[in-house]
Amino acid sequence: MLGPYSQKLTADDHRELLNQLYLARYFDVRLIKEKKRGRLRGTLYSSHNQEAILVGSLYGLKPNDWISPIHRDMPAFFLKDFRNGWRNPGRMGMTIQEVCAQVWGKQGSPGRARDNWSHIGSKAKHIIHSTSMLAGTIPAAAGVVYADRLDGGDAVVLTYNGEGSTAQGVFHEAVNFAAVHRLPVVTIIENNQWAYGTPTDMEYSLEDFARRADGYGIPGLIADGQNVFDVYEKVMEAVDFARSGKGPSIVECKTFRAYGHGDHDDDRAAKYRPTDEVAQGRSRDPIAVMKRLMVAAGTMTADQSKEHPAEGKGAAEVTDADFPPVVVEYLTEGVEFAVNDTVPPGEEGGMWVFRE
Ligand SMILES: Cc1ncc(C[n+]2csc(CCOP(=O)(O)OP(=O)(O)O)c2C)c(N)n1
Ligand SMILES: [Mg+2]
Repeated sequence: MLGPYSQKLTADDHRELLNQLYLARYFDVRLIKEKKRGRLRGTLYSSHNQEAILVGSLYGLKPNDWISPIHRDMPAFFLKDFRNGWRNPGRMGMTIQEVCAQVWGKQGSPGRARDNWSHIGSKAKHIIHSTSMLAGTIPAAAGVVYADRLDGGDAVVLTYNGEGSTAQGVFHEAVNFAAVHRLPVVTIIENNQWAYGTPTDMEYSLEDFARRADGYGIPGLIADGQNVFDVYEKVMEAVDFARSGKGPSIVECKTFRAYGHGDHDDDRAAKYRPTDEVAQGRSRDPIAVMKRLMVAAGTMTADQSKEHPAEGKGAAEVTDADFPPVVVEYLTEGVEFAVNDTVPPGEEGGMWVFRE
């Protein structure tokens, strides 16, 4: 049963959501392949199996809304305002060229080669610069929408946090501040069951991280993080609540981290996590779940659902033929731009360090 927000999504929306899921997955596996091939260096943090959280949460935002992503949300930088045209330079999200140049550490990246991952942002595109200090996404986000409200705006901010980050003192301080001031801050908790090598039962004494909301007197919603419609539904509920001036919410999205913390953690991951737990956690691939829902809704036939079988496959097994050509073509434009881009001149090393 679809909720009231998801019921309004059209067949075109369903196809767009599925393509976005494919694109987020392809981003992940293609980068792993590029690294294995020796065309890319640096650590990668996989969002494999967690794509429905990014796609579903971003889909209903207004262009002017803000986001505050972290290490596991790299596709969010280009998926923001994606509905306004994947290649539309005016849309309120980063281009695929910018994001790939960032991953490759090239001149065309927002960070001009200072880092290869999520330490980027764009004031113009309403993307808050990501910070490595876990839960540091939330106070920055609260400040941004506080200022926006004072200026008469109605923007909402989505902050993304792993469940491990909720143990930080600043998580409490910032959510409490947002609650007291009724700020339009939607705090998404990507509960992927692991924070580096720490399982959830060593992080928190309750089952549902959404219950943290009770302590602040705000709504705490739970979404099936493998189901893009359910994420969309719960986030839209929280977004409308926030936009109408009622204040913040927490949306816990239940999911499972498919691989190690980063690709440097790959082999060890197999040892500290029971293999049956990992197999179980990966068994509800968000692409497969979406296809089943589309067949049930009549927006895809059973035969069509067998096309592009990327679901359930890791980077080593999957090929480009497992993805829709529109997805492969789009990301390839970003990858080729980044590979051919230059590195900044060495003199830039001290740039942005001291006031010019
Ligand atoms: C304040 C702080 N402590 C520790 C770290 C190191 N660190 C980076 S990611 C991470 C695990 C985060 O787990 P979680 O919040 O569940 O997110 P996930 O990686 O599972 O998506 C840790 C401990 C950090 N970046 N900041
Ligand atoms: Mg986690």
